[in-house]
Amino acid sequence: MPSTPYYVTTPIYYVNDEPHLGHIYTTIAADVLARHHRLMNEDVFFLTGVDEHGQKVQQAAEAQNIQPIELADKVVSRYQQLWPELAITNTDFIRTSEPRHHQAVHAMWKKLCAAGAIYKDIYEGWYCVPCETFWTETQLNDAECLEDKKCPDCKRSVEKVQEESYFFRLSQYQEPLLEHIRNHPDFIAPESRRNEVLRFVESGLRDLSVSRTTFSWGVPVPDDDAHVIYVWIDALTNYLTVLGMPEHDQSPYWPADLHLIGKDILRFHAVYWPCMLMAADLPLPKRIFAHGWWTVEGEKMSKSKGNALRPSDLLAHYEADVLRYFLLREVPFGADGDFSYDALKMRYNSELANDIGNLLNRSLAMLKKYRNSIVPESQTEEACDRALIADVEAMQREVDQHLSKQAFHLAIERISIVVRHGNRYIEENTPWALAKDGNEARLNTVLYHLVEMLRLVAVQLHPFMPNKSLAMLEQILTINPENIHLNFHDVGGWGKVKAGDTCLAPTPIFPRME
Ligand code: ME8
Repeated sequence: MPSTPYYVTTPIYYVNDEPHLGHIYTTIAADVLARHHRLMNEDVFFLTGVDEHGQKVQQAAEAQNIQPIELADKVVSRYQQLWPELAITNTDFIRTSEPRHHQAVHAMWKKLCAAGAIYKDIYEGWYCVPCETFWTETQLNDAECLEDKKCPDCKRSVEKVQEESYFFRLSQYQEPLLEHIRNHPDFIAPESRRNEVLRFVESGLRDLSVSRTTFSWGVPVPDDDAHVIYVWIDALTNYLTVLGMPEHDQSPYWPADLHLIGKDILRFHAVYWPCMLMAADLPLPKRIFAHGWWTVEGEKMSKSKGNALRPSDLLAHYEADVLRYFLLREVPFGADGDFSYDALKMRYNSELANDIGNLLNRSLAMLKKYRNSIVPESQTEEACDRALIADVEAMQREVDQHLSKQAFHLAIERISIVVRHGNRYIEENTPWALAKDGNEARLNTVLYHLVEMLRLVAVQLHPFMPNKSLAMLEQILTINPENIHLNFHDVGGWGKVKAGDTCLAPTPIFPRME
């Protein structure tokens, strides 16, 4: 039976600059979901890639005296090297300069034209190159940005633009979009962002300029190559390109289950994109989640301050799994957060080294000491054993519920509850005293429950820390975990560890960070 498709996307990142913390954040989050859905045996399509076109990239290339495509090639190789280092398991990597993407953008444009949603006029207004956003005079005025000629969003300089342009009849989709958002409470998350979009749409949508004539780095308008297609129309279409749409009307992966984005690009995804899709008569994505922004040691990351955290520097000091864990544990997804080395060290030492690491070491050390690392048979269960099993089973259900809402920090916290329960279980059952008193039956049961609980904790941690999870499973199962078919059906239930299975002596997986 074909398995359920699950399609998750990240934004495609501009190639004007090197990857930074913000880029790895979204991609790690998407990877955790992709891995979790693979554990559920679903047919996962996980897309990331790069946005190569637009004035911003053209200007960045000019500043380096190279062609935009050369700049793109350079930055793309950074991403392609980075993703495996962070254990990212994307299915496809889209570059918007690829022929398949040009074709998809042309097909999209033609669909919009056929629907009567495109017309030609003169655009007169302002443009923010860093955001690749059009602003009207009134919008600048309302945001008190007209006098300084600043972008209401990023506060950098805007430039005056007057040129012939194609327009998309965005205004026509105001009511259908409002209706869709109101009827689909889960379409935009978190709630505060949904309200923000509702207010924006209710205040009135104006038609959108969707082509430029004053630079050339982009997809030309079909049959009118004095115009390049607005970079956001081009970029958003990437989510269809990889599925062979919109040339083909459908794909098992469309509509996407989830577009993960940062809060700064919400309007493009939650307003322009659904309206384009409605005009093209295509289904809308099921959900758009806008996460918050990171500051670094209390300061906004910026090129001019030179404090943008580079993933390669982070990876020189911390393992990928530790970064993945910290970024998703530290801050509720959707809220803004601050990255600090002290916070990372504190969380690592208390939650990974102390709680999980200790539990694994203590348990496997006792198994070695008392049973020569061979898993004993569980005997009569007592209330505390049943409580541990019930907690593990609740963890499995609740992690899934939290992840279906992109509440990564709650999912991790739910796993931590079981870990703390496990440490308490040791304190309460005092295996060393059972051994001393010769209470072999009870000792067998306690050791069995510890090993099985640890195994299921490792399975639940897998999407977050794939390497650490495999290292845990290797110690628990002594078989090459690469050979295990990691899905909840095969490895998820309580009782899969059997009496007679052999574990390894513990090797610390989370040594303390000094
Ligand atoms: O916007 N903290 O690309 P981009 C968290 N090409 N996230 C951050 C961040 C920070 N400090 N800084 C940036 C684009 N981001 C477009 C997308 S999609 C069809 C086209 C996030 O490279 C930001 O919120 O400027 C955005 O989601 C992502 O990085 C890509 O930014």
